[in-house]
Amino acid sequence: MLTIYGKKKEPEFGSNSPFRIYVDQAGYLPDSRKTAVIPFETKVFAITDENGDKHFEGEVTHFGQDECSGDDVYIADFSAFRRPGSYRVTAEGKSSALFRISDGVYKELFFDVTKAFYYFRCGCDLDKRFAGVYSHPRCHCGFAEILAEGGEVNVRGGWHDAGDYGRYVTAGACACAQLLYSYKLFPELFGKMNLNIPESGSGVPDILSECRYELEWMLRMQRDDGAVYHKVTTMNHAPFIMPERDTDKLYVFNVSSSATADFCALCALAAGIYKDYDEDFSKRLKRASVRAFNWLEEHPEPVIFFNPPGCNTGVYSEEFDFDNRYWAAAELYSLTGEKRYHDLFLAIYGSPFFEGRSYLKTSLGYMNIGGLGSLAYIMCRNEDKNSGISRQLADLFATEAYWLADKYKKSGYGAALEDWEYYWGSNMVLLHHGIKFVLAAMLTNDNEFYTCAEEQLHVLLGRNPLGISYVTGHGEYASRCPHYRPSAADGIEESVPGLVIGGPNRDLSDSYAKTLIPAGTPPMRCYVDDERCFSLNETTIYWNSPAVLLLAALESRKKN
Ligand code: 9MR
Ligand code: ZN
Repeated sequence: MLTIYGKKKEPEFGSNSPFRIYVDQAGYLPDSRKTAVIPFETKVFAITDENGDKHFEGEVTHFGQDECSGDDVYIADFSAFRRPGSYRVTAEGKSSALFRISDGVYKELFFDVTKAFYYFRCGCDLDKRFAGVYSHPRCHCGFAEILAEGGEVNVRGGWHDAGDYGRYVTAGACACAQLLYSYKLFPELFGKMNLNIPESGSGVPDILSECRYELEWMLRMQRDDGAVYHKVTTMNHAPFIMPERDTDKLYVFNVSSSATADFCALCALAAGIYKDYDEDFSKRLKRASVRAFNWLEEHPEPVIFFNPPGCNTGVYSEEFDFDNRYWAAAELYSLTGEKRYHDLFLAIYGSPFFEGRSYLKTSLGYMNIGGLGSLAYIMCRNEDKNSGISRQLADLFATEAYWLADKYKKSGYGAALEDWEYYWGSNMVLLHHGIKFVLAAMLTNDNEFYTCAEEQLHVLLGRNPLGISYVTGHGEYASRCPHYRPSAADGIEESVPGLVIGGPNRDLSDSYAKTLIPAGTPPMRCYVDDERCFSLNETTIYWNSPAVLLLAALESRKKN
């Protein structure tokens, strides 16, 4: 049994971890590279089991100064030690958290980060059979007032975005698409996955049933003319109450071209996937996607979203939308093979917007989502192989991965991030880099990239300067006070497991973070496990979705 440290408590800056040696607290696959980071001087280290018996000894190497933490670090490499079991790394009388070496280290984690989407569901009862102690009655079922045009609309369903109860189209499309790509890339793995959700056993893979819950909501967010509303939220964020108690009036806010394009892309992607399971649903998705595309064609200039005065819920504003349109064109082309979509894709592909910003063709977040367009094109069966664009895009992903691998080697903790990348949601950046390593491995057949990908996961799960695992419920010393309203309001000590935490943010973008963390703190240390710190400790669907994709890649590889 693991002892869980750090009950809900008065937060302190710095590491509250009782451990001084930092490992991936979920563990390591037997044949993988395995290292612990030791931020104090030592020559040797040992691997001991729970009884303190020694199984392995080795010499550390002195890495030196790690830039993003300010630590002088030593690396304990125990890759040669492969015996399955539960262990700690020890040195100079100090120890790491308990971790496992096993083929199954990612199994429970993979399940939990995927199941997390069920807990984010809005508009339905979370039944005890599926939600256990986290069950609660339905929420946000009332009609929403349409702010611009007046009238009311039923936009029930979908996932709550994050620690707040808003539902935002661009964020949701990003998360849902990453789950759908997880399925598209690794269908066999998900075919076997039982998430214990109401739809389990229906013959449709559970991951697709979960995504359909979001898609059915999103289809309701489309206006009659094909445009898509940017978000549905209350006027202001609710206090820390359960979602069913958040009964403030709901509003559907203005349409935006980024929401319409993301919706267009997602529906086209989904139409291709659900065709095998439900032809009518697939047709509905395709029709909705084409209607969105028509609207985009009639509105070539960005229609940008801003919050109206008096509203403090999320904005997810984007100053340009060509990456969103690029993704939409790629998915519709992939679905239909029609020239109309290909032409737009080619036009944006070669447009000056992308000049000097080729990273936009590989980035995977809601803000810059072109990477999903590139992925769609690379995987597209209709692609005109003579154009060579697929190859160029694959090269872009590979080139970026080589560059990321260099960054990974320069980090004492093995994170492929530079100091400026520790902004709001830096753990998402870490996971996106992990995914890029996986894509590069698949595109180049260079297996070293899988090692780089796993190494990013190790940072997320505790091999970092605070020694904390940034996934709730995973690790002896993990984040336990997420800025996630149900977790603060449900009276249950442990948060829903498998929530990926935003993580270190050097910009300290909320007032509590500023009071708790001294200015000038090294980026990787800018984190406190405090539920008030929404810019450090929140959870979101699009921070969980890249974890699903990364873990799916690693899990499916293991089975081969
Ligand atoms: O994840 C978003 C982050 O990239 C932005 O910097 C930040 C400020 O605009 O907003 C974050 O998104 C939040 C959203 O606006 C509302 N729901 C919670 C999201 C995570 O904190
Ligand atoms: Zn709700």
